[in-house]
Amino acid sequence: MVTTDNPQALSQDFDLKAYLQNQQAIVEAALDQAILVTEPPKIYEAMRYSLLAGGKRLRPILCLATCELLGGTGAMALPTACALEMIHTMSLIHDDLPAMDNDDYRRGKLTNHKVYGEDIAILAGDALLAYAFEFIADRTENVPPAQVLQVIARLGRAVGAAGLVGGQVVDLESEGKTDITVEELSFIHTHKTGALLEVCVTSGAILAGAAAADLDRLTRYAQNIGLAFQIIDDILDITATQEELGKTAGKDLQAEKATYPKLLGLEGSRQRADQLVGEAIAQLEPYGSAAMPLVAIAQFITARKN
Ligand code: GRG
Repeated sequence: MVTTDNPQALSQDFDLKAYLQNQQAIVEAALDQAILVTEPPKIYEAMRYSLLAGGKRLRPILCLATCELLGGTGAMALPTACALEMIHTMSLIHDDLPAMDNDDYRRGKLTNHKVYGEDIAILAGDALLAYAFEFIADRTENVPPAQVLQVIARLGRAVGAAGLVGGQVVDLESEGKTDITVEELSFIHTHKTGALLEVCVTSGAILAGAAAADLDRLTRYAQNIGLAFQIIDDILDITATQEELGKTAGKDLQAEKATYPKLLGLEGSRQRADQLVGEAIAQLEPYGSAAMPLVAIAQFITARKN
């Protein structure tokens, strides 16, 4: 139902903590069932080690919430939601490798390569990436095949050279450079982090059979929260502790990475993130109270501590 209620105001009555806990429990149970240990056990154990290591599960929750907003069911989106978390986990495993960010901790635990070795960590990432696509194709029910195909195509685009991989390449190239512009930084963020967050929202919408106007609106919502998410990530790298983050703090400064705080300062970066979240929430205005989960998730992005 479309109402003209102000979603920003309505979200104050929404219990985000309870909502997130409930959705996280659904996602955790589905992920636990999605990959079982079989032969050869080492690779399945390595996949499960990182996939079930916690994390906020923001990406699957965004997918479920968007599908439900547009009248779909959680069950229709759950396989895609799990696949999104598999791909996100894969990107974290590869990002932590010595050839990339070289990190020892992730989600409060030793990184995958520290436990299983670099060779197995690379393969665990590869296996999660491949299985994510198989999982959507095999497990999605009660959704027209053309919509499932569209989700698979968009997901492929979001993780490849036009998305995550492209953003990561420019990010690696920017290390140590002192003349990175806001535009270049925005390219890195929108590809490395934003592309996956965007497809979390758009895939949920497509599975629910979204009309073009809804898809446009929700894409703008997703692009704004995606950039805000990475700006807050840059801020937390400076202001939060290793215990809070579950990974090494201060890595961006150490690697001489281009970040928003470097270009805009901490306060300027916070203001930019707040502005983006405001713009994201404005896109949800036509949905009224039905959009409360997406409004609250957008607000959570700037309020989060890890
Ligand atoms: C996709 C083939 C392929 C390769 C990946 C390594 C790489 C190429 C890209 C790096 C992508 C990356 C790790 C971006 C950072 C995104 C980010 C801010 C992660 C932290 O997300 P949270 O805070 O983490 O949601 P949790 O642990 O809560 O899930």
